[in-house]
Amino acid sequence: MRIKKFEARTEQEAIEKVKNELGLDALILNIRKTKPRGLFSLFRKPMVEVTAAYEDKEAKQKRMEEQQAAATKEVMEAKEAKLAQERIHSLEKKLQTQEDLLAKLMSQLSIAEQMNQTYGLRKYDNRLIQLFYDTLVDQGVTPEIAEKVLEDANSIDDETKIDIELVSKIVYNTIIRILGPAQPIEPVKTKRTRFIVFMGPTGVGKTTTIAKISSILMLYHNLKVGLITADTYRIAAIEQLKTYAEILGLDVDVIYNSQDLENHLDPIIDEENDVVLIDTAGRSHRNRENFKELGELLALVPDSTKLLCLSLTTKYEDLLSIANAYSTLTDFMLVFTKLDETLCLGSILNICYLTGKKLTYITNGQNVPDDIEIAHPETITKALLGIGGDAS
Ligand SMILES: Nc1nc2c(ncn2[C@@H]2O[C@H](COP(=O)(O)OP(=O)(O)O)[C@@H](O)[C@H]2O)c(=O)[nH]1
Ligand SMILES: [Mg+2]
Repeated sequence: MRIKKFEARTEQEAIEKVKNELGLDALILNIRKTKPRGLFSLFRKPMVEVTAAYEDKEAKQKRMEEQQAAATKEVMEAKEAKLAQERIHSLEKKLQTQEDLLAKLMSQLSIAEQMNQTYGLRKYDNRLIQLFYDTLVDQGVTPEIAEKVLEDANSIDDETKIDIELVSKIVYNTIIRILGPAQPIEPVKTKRTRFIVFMGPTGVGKTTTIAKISSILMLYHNLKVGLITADTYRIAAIEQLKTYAEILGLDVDVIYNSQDLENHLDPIIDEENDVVLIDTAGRSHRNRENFKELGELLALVPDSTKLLCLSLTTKYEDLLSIANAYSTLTDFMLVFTKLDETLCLGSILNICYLTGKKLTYITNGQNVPDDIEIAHPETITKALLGIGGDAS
């Protein structure tokens, strides 16, 4: 700060001078009247003296830079603090999940112990592996497949097996590996029209699943969706898909035979659809003639993705024979339906293990489009091991 005095005849004039010379930031410290002194003072008018404080340019520049630096530092510090807090929070959350997981396992262990004492069904010496075995079999995993799943975990030496976390991780990872990553329809535009054919027994939920998927692709991902139905055995089946299509503002191409399909394919590609979903009639895999027809139809659709829909309410042996029958026709991926009607997910693991097919979706109710999920292996594995929780 520097100080300078200004003299003028009036107060206003003096302040004007301050403003002109030092600018508006100057600070008025004092205003006083000065009496003229000396010989001729009597004849002079009194003057006004204004004392003003001001900052010189360099100091001002420096102060502004300092202020700016301080502000920047504050922002950076706040950011860092927030980041650190977030890190701690996520770490805490992770630890909590692991602790929850272990706590759940421990409580299950003691329940399982008590039960085994009663029934004497002990298969493994190790308590934890026995618990996993029981849980998997309880979920409908076949005893043979449950044993296979636990092979790796059971093969580590006894001392290491005490490590609950390690054993759980091995089992968890084995199941994740068997299920493989889910391969749903990629919700992006591609250059070529993609064809997805839905196959499977009557009543498993093919048409409903098509309605769910087409709604999601259209409404959430802005894709252009085409629909074809080859399910012409039942008038009601055509009407059902048409009803959904109407709601979505889509047309349904109805095809009655292979020739029909050929006629419909080119126009539907020309319409620049991103994805075309094809509904088929539920075929009995035991009716050979009927089944052959489906094979012919599939052969006509250029490199399509085939999805075999299987209901989780169907018993495992039937699911396996259906999957085997369809695999004589074509390669496919799996949709499991009606999860909401059963507590057992074992069939998913059984079928994935025995067929090596990839998972896509799981449906869990009749509501279109909400009751469908991507078949994330993590979620399925947690449910299979009875450690539930969310999929994160
Ligand atoms: N509970 C339950 N019912 C479903 C599910 N998906 C479809 N459905 C019902 O199963 C019945 C047959 O479905 P539909 O789509 O016509 O089977 P499609 O013959 O394979 O085409 C209908 O009543 C659907 O509402 C599901 O995930 N859970
Ligand atoms: Mg149908």
